[in-house]
Amino acid sequence: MQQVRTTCAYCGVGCGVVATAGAGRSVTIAGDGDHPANRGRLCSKGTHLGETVGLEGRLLHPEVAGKRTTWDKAIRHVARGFARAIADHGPDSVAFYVSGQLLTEDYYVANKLMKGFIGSANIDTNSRLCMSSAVAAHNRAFGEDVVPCTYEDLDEADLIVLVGSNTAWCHPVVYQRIVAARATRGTKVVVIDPRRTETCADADLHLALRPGSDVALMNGLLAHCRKAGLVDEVWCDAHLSVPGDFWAGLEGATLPETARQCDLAEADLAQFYALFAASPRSVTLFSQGINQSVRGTDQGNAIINLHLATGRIGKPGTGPFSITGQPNAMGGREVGGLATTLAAHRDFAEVNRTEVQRFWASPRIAGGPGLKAVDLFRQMREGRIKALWIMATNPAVSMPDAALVREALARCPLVVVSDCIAETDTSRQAQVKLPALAWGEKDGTVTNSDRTISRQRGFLAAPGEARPDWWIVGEVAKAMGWAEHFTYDSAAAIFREHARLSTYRNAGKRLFDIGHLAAISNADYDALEPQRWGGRPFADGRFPAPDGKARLIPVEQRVLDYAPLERWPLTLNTGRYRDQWHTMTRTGLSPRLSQHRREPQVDMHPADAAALDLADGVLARVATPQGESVFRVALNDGQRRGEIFTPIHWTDRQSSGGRTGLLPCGMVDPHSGQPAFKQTPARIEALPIDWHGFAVLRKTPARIPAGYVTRVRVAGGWLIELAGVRDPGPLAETLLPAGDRLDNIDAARGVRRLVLVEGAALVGAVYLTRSGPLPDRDWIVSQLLDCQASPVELLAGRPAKPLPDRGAQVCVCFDVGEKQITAAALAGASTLEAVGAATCAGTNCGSCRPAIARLLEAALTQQAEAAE
Ligand SMILES: Nc1nc2c(c(=O)[nH]1)N[C@H]1C(S)=C(S)[C@@H](COP(=O)(O)OP(=O)(O)OC[C@H]3O[C@@H](n4cnc5c(=O)[nH]c(N)nc54)[C@H](O)[C@@H]3O)O[C@H]1N2
Ligand SMILES: Nc1nc2c(c(=O)[nH]1)N[C@H]1C(S)=C(S)[C@@H](COP(=O)(O)OP(=O)(O)OC[C@H]3O[C@@H](n4cnc5c(=O)[nH]c(N)nc54)[C@H](O)[C@@H]3O)O[C@H]1N2
Ligand code: SF4
Ligand SMILES: [Mo]
Repeated sequence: MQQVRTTCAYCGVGCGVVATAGAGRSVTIAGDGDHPANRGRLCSKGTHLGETVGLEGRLLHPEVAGKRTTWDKAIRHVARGFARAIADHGPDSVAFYVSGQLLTEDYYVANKLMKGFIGSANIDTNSRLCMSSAVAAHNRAFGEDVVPCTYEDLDEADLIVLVGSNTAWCHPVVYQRIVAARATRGTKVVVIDPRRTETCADADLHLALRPGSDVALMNGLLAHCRKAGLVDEVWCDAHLSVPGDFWAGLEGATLPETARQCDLAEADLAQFYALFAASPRSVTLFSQGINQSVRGTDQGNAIINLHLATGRIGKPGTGPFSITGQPNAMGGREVGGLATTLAAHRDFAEVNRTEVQRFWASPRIAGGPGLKAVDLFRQMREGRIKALWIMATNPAVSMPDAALVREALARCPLVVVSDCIAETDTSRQAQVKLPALAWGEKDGTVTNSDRTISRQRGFLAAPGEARPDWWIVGEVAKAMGWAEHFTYDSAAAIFREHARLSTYRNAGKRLFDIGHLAAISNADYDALEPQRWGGRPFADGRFPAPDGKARLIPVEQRVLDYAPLERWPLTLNTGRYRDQWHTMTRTGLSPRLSQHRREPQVDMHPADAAALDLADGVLARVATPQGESVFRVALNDGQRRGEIFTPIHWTDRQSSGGRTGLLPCGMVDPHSGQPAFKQTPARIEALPIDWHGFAVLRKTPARIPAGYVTRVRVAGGWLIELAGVRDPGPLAETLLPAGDRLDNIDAARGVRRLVLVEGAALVGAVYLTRSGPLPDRDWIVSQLLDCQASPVELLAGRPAKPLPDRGAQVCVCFDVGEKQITAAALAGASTLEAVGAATCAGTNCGSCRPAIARLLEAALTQQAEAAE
């Protein structure tokens, strides 16, 4: 068995992974102790990558119009379709919509084909939904899209401010690094997020600000810094370009006024200001709470202003740190895969167009920026886009106002999808499906949040006819007549060209320059060690703008754009769960990762729920002007009053409800075009249901005739939640194959139970009730793989001898429940380490450590109160 060093498939932390492939695509995963991003650590998602590399549900052959075809025919079909649209309607009538989950080499080839050969800039990426506000803010302030920080800055800072980032769940290994710094050197941590997330478990201060008031907060802090003498005027004069009215614009940002705008206590705000003032080494790490807003770019610049004016940039332990979401969001930016950049950190200025066209030796070059994602789909719905190629993203789920996106796809005469998965909500609307290699099979490079380029290496054989994305794009380019420009025989060849372009006529104008890799041999590329480009940017106080200076950008807190309208009294915030990745095409395959949250929930404050007569655990309909979907109510006093939160992950594949994508409006930031996913006016009401229940099945039918259905993977099969109105009818029978079924009907109590056992193995069990209690799901699930129960026990839904209730699962790696952790704490385990020693919880990947810390604190408080 061969060990291969590669990079995790998921988030922008970019952890190094050591994968060992065994028989039948079995894979053992370990953290790479030599990778600078993680030094051997992995979170729950990385740890369980091995559960997601099976071939179930994979797209293995090209398809045109729902029928399997050869690569040759599929390529010609796509090439002809695009060529015809371009001939009839011009280059701007076609588009690519790509993704931060492509490798740099894939991205490079797609960008070159669209901008240099088709001659349009209509290639945009899901990074538009993710990082584009940060990109715009960097460009405005520095003159180039450069993230000045590295992970080592987190080790060396005295203060880390986490703004709009649920780091504990979304960048868990970075979070563990922050927690370690706090433990070993007393680094202070401040979290700025309207919700109290698990990231707050290790914070010294949490500011639950009013959503969308970050500009006021940062401006208030900057005004305070200036008053406190922290703005070095000499340094500012030398290195910054400061608009004349900049400081005057901050005059109103007093402590009371800022507290009022942010809806925070003055004392808390003052504590934050004091911490910041006292910590010259401070990093402000920001993510989607900042980017995904109608003022995302201004919010990014408010943070950057603060660091520029206080000189906290370019030095160890300092800087504004935009942390990236996807594994190769940064690589995409380096290539220039956004519709608003040309290539290699160049914009569309005449000189750049000329030089890039010369470099590519291309017949044409895009004249200016292309359509940004939201505009692209709007234009498509108006019938103006005639051919679209989607690669490695699922816009029918992840775009705002997803219903509009589905209409747009339906109106587009040619939709091509390259994906690893056969059936996604998006590919269902495609005429052409092209099978791409997946993680573990493909080869290339990715760049993580701190500019470190790492190799992703294949260690599994390519299944079926799946091919690398760069190969697929290259073949289409050849079929369109540009063969000599797309003759790459390997990812390494593309990487060399990309590196050459980064250095071509650069002469220090752009920091992104990896010219030293332009002649890398295939062998050296294969052995490439993780390496960071850019060194320590801005250490000499020079910025990549023509005058060498950075810019302070005046930004004003605009009043919230909408009043809480009578019909939409709530604000909907959306985001991520710890153990799911986006639209669940991969994490959804893992039974272990599916345990943390088995259903899409709507988190709301208990007082809001009480006012609306909503109890914990009921189903509710969340509606916005764009659409509505159903979620399970979860009471959570970490929510602010008036604000609800839903997860982005569920799709039509897994659920009839939980479709968050239908809800957000298509409002975007005016500079970046990034959608405002975090704040949508909404309302919520109970979903009337007459019965509910669940099924545990070895196999799931494709269609389940119930009003509400959610299915998740469990070990050995599926757990399906069900609910509906009137009578379930023959639902139970349709879920179980015919056979020796055991039946229990209690019409008076409205209970229906049906169990099928074959030999000694459980095939499936269905439990429905009008209002009564339901069996313990985990116990029934545990019988799927190893059926110890008798048919009578199964029908009763519990073992004759009752089992201890372990509570909801907290630790995925060792399957430890809430109640076990609380019990350990009450029995004297008063630290995370002691709980780990007693239960194993939290001792592997560590993703659950914030959750354990919270339970520990609750148990210790309970104990202290009991003692009083
Ligand atoms: N488990 C998991 N990890 C992931 C992903 C995943 O799908 N699952 N996806 C990856 C990707 S692509 C991305 S982009 C990142 C995203 O990583 P994050 O940005 O950390 O995640 P989100 O949950 O989208 O949102 C972050 C926080 O912003 C807060 N917020 C909302 N409005 C405001 C506001 O007005 N001001 C402030 N200050 N905060 C606000 C939300 O309450 C939320 O807690 O995660 C990456 N990592
Ligand atoms: N409401 C709301 N919506 C959001 C967000 C939010 O916070 N709130 N966040 C936004 C953000 S930040 C992001 S990044 C997006 C993410 O949204 P998407 O990009 O739509 O989500 P994924 O599920 O990651 O889609 C990736 C697709 O690519 C496929 N795939 C994986 N690897 C490969 C490969 O190597 N090649 C090919 N061809 N295909 C591959 C997968 O099977 C999957 O179908 O969602 C955005 N949408
Ligand atoms: S933090 Fe987790 S998901 Fe992100 S790269 Fe590391 S192991 Fe993968
Ligand atoms: Mo993202």
